[in-house]
Amino acid sequence: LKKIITEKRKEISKIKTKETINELKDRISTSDPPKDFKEALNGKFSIICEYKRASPSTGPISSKRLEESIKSFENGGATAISILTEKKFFNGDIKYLKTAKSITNLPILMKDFIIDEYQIFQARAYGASSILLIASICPNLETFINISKSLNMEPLIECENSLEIYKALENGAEIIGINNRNLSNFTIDFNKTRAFAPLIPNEKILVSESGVKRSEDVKMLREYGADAILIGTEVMKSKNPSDFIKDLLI
Ligand code: IGP
Repeated sequence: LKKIITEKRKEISKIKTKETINELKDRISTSDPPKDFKEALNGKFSIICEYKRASPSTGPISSKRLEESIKSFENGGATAISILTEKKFFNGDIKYLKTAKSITNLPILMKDFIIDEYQIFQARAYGASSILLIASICPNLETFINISKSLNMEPLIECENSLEIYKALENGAEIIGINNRNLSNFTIDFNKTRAFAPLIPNEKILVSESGVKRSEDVKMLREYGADAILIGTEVMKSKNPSDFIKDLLI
């Protein structure tokens, strides 16, 4: 995680000179309003499918084209699309957001390591409907949540412990993510969802992230109190993502 953040800092300082925050703001001012991410997740159990070509825990995952993957996620009944935009470790690209937006009406979540306000404007300018904020690495959760909301993107706040959950809720978080994967040793533990679900009020949305492989996992996470699951690796590896997603709800 430290390595990723160091690289991220370098990348951001470079990008900022190529495309200034004012240029991003200009583009935002003439763009369509984003899809309402919370509204999309509200009132039913949802599956968020993630376009992820590689990850530090797995290495290369799939080289499927973005267009093909998004279409199959949509056909399978995904409620929203998550896109890894981090380049170095996840083989992502900020440009994927733009392409995705041009081919789907589903809300798009920008999955990256957000440590600079610049990235929030970037997300919106490239077509995201939401962003991931990882509480443990976010320099100022309150400010970042407020900026995101002011751009009409309801952020997903990833929390690792009860303190982070309280802090996120205090600062107006509506969507809380519990990552079943431990970011330092990559192990999966669904008990994290079970343990933290009771801390999240009913009117908020709980997204259980990572490690889902089969319908039994979904059933269990749902019983623990998840309102949505976020699945990446397995749906990317699957030969027929559309059927795979449909089978998850059986
Ligand atoms: C997806 P999986 O195990 O289905 O591939 O997990 C998603 O939860 C995972 O990619 C993720 C992630 C993150 C990636 C969750 N939180 C933070 C990067 C940064």
